Amino acid sequence: MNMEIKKIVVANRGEIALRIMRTAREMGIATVAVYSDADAHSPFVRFADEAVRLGPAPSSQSYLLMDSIIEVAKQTAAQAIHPGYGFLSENAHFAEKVEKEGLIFIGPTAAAIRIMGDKLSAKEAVSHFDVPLVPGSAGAIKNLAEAQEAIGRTGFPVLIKAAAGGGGKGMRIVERAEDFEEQMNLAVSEAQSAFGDGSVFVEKYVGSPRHIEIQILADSHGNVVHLFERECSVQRRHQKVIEEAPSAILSAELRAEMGAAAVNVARSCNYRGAGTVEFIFDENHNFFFLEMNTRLQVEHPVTECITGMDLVREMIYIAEGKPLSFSQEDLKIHGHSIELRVYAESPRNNFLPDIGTLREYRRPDGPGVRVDDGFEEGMEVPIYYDPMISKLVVHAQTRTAAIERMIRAIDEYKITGVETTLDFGRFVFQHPAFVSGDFDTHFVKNYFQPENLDSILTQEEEEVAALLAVSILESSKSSSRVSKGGQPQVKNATSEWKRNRGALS
Ligand code: MV4
Repeated sequence: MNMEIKKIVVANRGEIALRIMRTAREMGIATVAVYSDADAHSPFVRFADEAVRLGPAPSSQSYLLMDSIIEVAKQTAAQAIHPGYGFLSENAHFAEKVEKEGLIFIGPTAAAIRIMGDKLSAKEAVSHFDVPLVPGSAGAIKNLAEAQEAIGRTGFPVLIKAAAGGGGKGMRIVERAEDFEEQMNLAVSEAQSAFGDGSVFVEKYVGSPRHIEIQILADSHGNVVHLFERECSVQRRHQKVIEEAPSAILSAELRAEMGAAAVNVARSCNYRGAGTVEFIFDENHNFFFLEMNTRLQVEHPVTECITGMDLVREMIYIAEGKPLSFSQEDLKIHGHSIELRVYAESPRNNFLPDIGTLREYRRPDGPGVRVDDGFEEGMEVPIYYDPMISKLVVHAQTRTAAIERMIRAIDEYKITGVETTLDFGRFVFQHPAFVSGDFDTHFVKNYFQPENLDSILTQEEEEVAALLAVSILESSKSSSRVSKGGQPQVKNATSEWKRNRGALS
């Protein structure tokens, strides 16, 4: 099927709606926003060529209304719907409905979404391809005997997972054989009530993994490429906070192996569009397939930075039936990119959402800085949706330069009125474990305490502190050199103080 798309309905909100519309605009494609009452004055609504109200703020009465969104596409004579991430993006039923109405779903087929949406059918599909799987039960465990057979091969600890789960939902770690039966029964009833499907399976528990995912693109002509990895190990309770590309620890060989495995995962479900294959990576550098996310991901900008590709543009071309215009050999990694998700949350208070009004809001700028946001000064962060304010993304030649650039951009970012994860980000980017690249998915749990935030200072504060420290030192030697020093001496004092403060604290 070859069909030129002239108008797109963006079935999403906030930063991702705006990001999708920007690419559409560049491509000469008209955009239609759909919005809830909470978002009536949002930048994405103003940016769109047309905007249609869906309903009140709750998603169930707005962004999740499949028939209303399809109706908007028909009324505005749009050819296609882009679902973004979250909301209806991984809803096979919606993808199916859209296509039944003769519209284009800018995403995978309903069949691929279904296969990958069920973690067991995903494992079954990829098992016929060359993809490493975590040792465990082949399918759903229906009784204790089947579980014991699998555990005989894995040993303890094991992880019980819900087939309908994903993203960490419905998982239980079991350390000892005597706890297994009780935990399995709990897992089944939990899965039944949470997902309406009580199927569970067991896997060997990988204790301290890194989370490394591979971006893939597949067209409808059988061409599949990977766009390298994103390292997403810095997360809390399955909520990613920091992502980077490339990973600090992947060798070129492992990268090629994981890329090939991800391409196989895509082939196993006849994938089409942009997708992400998640792996866990253990201490011995073994990697295992976990799940596939059949959507554009929040963290896609870091991949765009290092590859120079526009993933939304590629998604649209693929949806139009065009073949990929490049091959695997054309793709190269350029420099290093890091993303910090800026949430309206309080890191000092267990990361509880801190919604309210953005009293001051000034974005960082300058070389290698990209801010994907959907808010402006004076706007309120609504309580109804994910409290992400923006994604702060930097790109530089090396990982070290990217970290330095990120700290500079965090210092430049001014948000008042709500608490944010900006200073938490500064803490991570200054932490030796992050800087060295030696960390895993337990980073936050292992290293972060709210008190840490009170001891980290901005660049400006460091300079003041340095000046003070030096002047105290100098005055105790009864010298007057400091007062004559001026700026250059401040810089020297700062680096001097930075070098010394480890010994002081
Ligand atoms: C695992 C695992 C260890 N062993 N599976 C969490 C999200 C979902 N995609 C699967 N997850 C995990 N599966 C086995 N066999 C550890 C996790 C996990 C995790 C994975 C990626 C990123 C963050 C994580 C945090 C906790 C647990």
